[in-house]
Amino acid sequence: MTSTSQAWQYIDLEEKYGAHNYHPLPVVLSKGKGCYVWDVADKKYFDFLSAYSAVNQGHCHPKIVAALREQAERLCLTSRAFYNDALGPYERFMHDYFGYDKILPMNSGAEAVETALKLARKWGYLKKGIPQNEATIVACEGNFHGRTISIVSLSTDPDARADYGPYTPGIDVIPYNDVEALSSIFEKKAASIAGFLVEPIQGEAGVIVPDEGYLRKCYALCKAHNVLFIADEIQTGIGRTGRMLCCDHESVRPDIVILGKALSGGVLPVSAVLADDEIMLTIKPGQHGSTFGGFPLACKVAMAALEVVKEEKLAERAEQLGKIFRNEMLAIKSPLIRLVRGKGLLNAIVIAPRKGKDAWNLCLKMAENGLLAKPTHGDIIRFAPPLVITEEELLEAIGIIKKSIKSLEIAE
Ligand code: IF1
Repeated sequence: MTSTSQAWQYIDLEEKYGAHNYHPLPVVLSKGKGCYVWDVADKKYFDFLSAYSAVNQGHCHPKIVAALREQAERLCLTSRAFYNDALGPYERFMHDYFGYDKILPMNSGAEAVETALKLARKWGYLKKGIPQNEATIVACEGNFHGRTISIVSLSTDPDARADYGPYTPGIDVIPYNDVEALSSIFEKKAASIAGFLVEPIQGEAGVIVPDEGYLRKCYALCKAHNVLFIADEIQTGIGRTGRMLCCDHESVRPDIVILGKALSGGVLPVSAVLADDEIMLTIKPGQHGSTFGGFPLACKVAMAALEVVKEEKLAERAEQLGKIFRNEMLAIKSPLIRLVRGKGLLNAIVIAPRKGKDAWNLCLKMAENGLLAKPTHGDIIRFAPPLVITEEELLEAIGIIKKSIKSLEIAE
């Protein structure tokens, strides 16, 4: 695809002055509204990444932006050294919305995952009676939970992990979507296991949807062995998969829920950990915190963002439009498409192995045709539009995907 010289100026600046920890598509965005973004030359695109599912409510949602503006002019940040008049109402709102006794507010997803791991360890020592320094966490192969040292210690992805050692101890990794593996590690050492951390669908791994019943069976095993079931719903939560939480598909109520991304509609980094008193109250004053966590601006933005999800029935839309999307993808019958999978509007296609860079080239071609998506692991393309997309817009976007695939077939 061709980017304008203006676009290249911005790309060059990032190349010259920014760390080289990303490899973006050569598109320079400048504006967003709903399911669309525009580049610096004013070319319009469907956004089928949604900032990795942070923009479920659509770009610059007027209600969320209004909440941001209003609060920004009143009070942005107090720290937790004092009370403020936004946090308490937000905490009660979260209790009513998700049905957990308590929330611990943080900012990034990784911080919330760290918080959940700390909570699990505290609970392990104070409630379960695990001997000091022996608590372990079980995670799954192919996981993605963020970028901190402890979280990459859980990772099995060489890119995420390599050369960041020494790693945090007290971690066991088992295969994903394997109930037997969880059962067998519990049989061996459940007495020292504090928590089982799991993505209800593995996002970064390429939208890996586990078998029906997996989460329910894992939850039952956790209960049987007094281990906390910790769901990382940072990417799968807030309506993305067709339910408010992905665990709702199996009627599983995790002991700890981790939220981020779309909790703010992509307006600010806002994350949260939800749990009941027995777990949450093991952390006492001074034992955990954050300068920004629960700041008034975030509280108001998150409440507006969650109201939008209900008012606009975004989970229901994701459920319904996701079915259309997968059916249309399956109907393409291209030799380029090996697999279509997903739930709600968190979907992926796996590109058939041919000569290597097909997924990247298809993303370039789609960008040229007006749709943005990003390849992962070389051969997988994730499709996750804002949930505010209409059926008509979705069909138009599917047309672009089809057209791009066809032109790549011909290029072969
Ligand atoms: C990057 C992927 C998505 C997450 C889950 C925690 C976090 C994430 C399930 C951490 C973050 C991101 C971060 C971004 C790329 C990205 C991603 F490609 F790596 F897998 F979304 F699909 N748990 N996911 O997906 O949240 O600290 O970033 O707020 O790190 O490059 P964060």
